[in-house]
Amino acid sequence: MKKYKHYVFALLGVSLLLAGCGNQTGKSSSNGALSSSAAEKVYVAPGEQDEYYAFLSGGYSGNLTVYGLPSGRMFKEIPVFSQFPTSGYGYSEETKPMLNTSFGFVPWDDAHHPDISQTNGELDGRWIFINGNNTPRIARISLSTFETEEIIEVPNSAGNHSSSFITENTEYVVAGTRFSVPVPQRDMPINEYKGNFKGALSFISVAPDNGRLNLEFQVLMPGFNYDLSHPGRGKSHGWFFFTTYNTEEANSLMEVNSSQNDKDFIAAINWKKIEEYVKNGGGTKMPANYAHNVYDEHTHTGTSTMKKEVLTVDPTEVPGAVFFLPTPKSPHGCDVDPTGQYIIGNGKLSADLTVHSFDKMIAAIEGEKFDGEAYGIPILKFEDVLAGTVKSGGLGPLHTEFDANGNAYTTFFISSEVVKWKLGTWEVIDRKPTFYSVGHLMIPGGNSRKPFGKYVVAMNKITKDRYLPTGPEMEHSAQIYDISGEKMELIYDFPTHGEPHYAAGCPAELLAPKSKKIYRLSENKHEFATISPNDARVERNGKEVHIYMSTIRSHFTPDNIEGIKVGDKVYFHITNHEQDFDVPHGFSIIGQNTSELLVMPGQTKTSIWEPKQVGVWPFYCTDFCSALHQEMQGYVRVSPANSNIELSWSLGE
Ligand code: RUQ
Ligand code: CUA
Repeated sequence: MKKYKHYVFALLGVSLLLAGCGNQTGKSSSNGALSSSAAEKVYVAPGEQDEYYAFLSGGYSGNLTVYGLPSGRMFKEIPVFSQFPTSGYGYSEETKPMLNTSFGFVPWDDAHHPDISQTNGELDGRWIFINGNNTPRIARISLSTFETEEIIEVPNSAGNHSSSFITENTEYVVAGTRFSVPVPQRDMPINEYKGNFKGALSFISVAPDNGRLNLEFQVLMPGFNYDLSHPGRGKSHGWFFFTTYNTEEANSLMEVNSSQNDKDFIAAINWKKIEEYVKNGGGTKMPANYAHNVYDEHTHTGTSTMKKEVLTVDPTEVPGAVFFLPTPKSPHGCDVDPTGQYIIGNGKLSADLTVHSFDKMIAAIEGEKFDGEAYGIPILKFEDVLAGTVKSGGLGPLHTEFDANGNAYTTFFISSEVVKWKLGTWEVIDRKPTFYSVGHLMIPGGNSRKPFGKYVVAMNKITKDRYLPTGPEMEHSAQIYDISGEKMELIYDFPTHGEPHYAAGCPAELLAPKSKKIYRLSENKHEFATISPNDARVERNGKEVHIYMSTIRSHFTPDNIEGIKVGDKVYFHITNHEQDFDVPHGFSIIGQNTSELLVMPGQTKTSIWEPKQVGVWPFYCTDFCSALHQEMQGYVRVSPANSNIELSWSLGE
């Protein structure tokens, strides 16, 4: 039956292709990517499931989206740094603390680089991390609940871009600053930047049992821009590599002044050495102020704590820990191959790719063959560390990923293409256009020791004519290439949400079997939970009113409440008593200044309502939960501030 369906679909694909040929216009038509076999490759029949999960950063949406590969179907948007009315994240009392920062409540960010936790350099599917660029933060998301569990702010950082990449046993999630800033922040003239600003590279430990984050130390580097980073792996485990630009330390007209040097650097950081130095009492404690927000799965509640200190490390105090590898032309991406031998610097203003050799780097360090220093940090000789150059013929290389067969795939922004080349021989094997202006690309596991090299997803910055127009604003566009053969084959286009920068992917079987289905009501430790409907009640405490409410198809208990007054602050604490997979109930009330709540089975969430007008006001369930969903409603009677109507409520008996 399945074969037959594919056959029919294949025929359909051919006829579509034929019909399409005559009237297609624009650049894309000449490519003729759609073929019957391409259609079959991405077709996941109704009722069947995808082979891979793909997590695409949402960029300026601040969130993370979950897709299936190869279908390109979007499964979920996970709210991380942005308020999200769909679930009430950042609106409910329980989740507001997750968005607390030293700048107060910051309900948005620019999320760039997701990375899945690893054990021995292989994806282990416990957590996924992502960075907030704008108000520097790192988030940890559970891959069993697919919810944000923790957010830590990164002090002394700005434009937290060379983040969030993890070491091969998830010892650290690493965050580097894009903008150098005064450390500590202070009032000073901008034109005194040079020599005075610092670039903080932060090493945040991840507790192996529960994933808890702790900012262990910050390396205070010279005032360059730290653009991207990747961990060493295998033989280079223990090192971390960061691309830099603006080694000129310019502070205005950056597009000209920061491109003067022919070469910038890749900074190689031996974090094991620094870790040891710190363990032996090295480093300087500096006053700081940054938020650490943790969400507890059992209390269903987030808490925010302000941290007051950070340990900083001056790299010149730890000999042998930090080196600069000259790398041409303002490199952007910094990628390490699965063996850990090659470090690729994608010089965004060049045509060639520079590949450094880890072994050569170690030999050069041991031979102390330096080419001067920058702020006390030794600069290695370019020729001594160079493994090879990929003469690609493309323009504007940005990012590189790897398959399991010794091939690398690099995106070229300016020439809009993906180029496949061979590690070690540097020969170009294939190139395929992207539509248009590709940024990152992702191969599931392509950022680990064990890539699953079946598909590459290219994430494009410009969409133009790929979809039906939707006014001036178009969603960004991703493209899937089949890379199982020698040549890449473009097999699918799909729209994405926000601006995906990086992505991370893994085989479905790593996550699907352990994906949480419900929260156990018996394990609900929420302070305001209503565990039995008999406990449903309303309590007044001055002008604060707490409503302990439970929900089950299709009833709110209590459903009618009287004795609320204008000027009260009403807390609806709603516990969902369902213990069935995929049966949320929603809650919303007229005039509420937040969003609805979507409460998962066994969970408690709280919404605040401040009634401003006398009347009888309805509330209702926002999720179509049963045939009697439209009956899932209630009323609140709101009386004048000075009335003496007693609190009363109906338990629906
Ligand atoms: S970026 S398109 Cu990772 Cu933010 Cu390169
Ligand atoms: Cu509960 Cu609709």
